[in-house]
Amino acid sequence: MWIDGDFERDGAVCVRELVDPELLSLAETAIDAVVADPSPLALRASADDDGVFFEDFCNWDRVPALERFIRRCAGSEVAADLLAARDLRLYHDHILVKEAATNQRTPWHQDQPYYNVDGRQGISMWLPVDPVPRESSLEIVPGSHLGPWYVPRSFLDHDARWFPEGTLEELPDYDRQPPARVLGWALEPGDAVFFHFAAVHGAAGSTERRRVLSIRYIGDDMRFTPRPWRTSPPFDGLDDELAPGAPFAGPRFPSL
Ligand SMILES: O=C(O)CCC(=O)C(=O)O
Repeated sequence: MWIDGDFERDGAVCVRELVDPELLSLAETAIDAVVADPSPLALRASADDDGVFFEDFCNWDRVPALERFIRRCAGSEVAADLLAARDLRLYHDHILVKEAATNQRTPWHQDQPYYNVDGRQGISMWLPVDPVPRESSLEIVPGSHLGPWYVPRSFLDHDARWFPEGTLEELPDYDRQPPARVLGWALEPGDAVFFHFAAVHGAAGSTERRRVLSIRYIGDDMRFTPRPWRTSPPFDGLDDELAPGAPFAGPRFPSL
């Protein structure tokens, strides 16, 4: 395994040969199991093209291959190192499948404003199980993890559902005026991109099938921040388990 990039400076790095073929086939089994039997949180968007963008969240405790993968994958060690975290927990898993000929972009966004977490030690591992050419790979605006937070909007209708209009800055219109620098890597199965929860990122459509497992990790400075709206993903009932400002603990967020 080797790391390409500077996480502190850019908010994202590429880790080559993180996962060996045996573990990768466990990730593939996990993704396929979720696609075949999605949870109630699953979303399936098809725009005006032949493709489909499928997403699902929080399946590790019902799909044994997914839990086995998360517990065995060295991604948790890489994440703890990059965040300088003493304790690292699973926040959630997210599966993102773009079927062949899916033209729709994943819009530019930051993840953390959609979540119920405050703190700096949040990182995602974006691990494709199919080869991903540079043009349909994840793209990151380097340095954007340092802030500010931009207003999160729903991908389809661009509603500001999470923070009231005017309370956060608008994301620059990167579709019209692309960022001065964009980071992205062509990936082979076994490679992964690690990126900060506050990093602005997006992805183009995909001509080939592109199955991705994204594991969201949190370090010890992350605190539960209940929101007055439904977060993405939602954690129903968590208000009864954790006090506002509490560190994440308990079986929903296993220590890795
Ligand atoms: O896979 C994609 O198209 C986008 C991924 C993404 O937005 C994420 O993992 O947070």
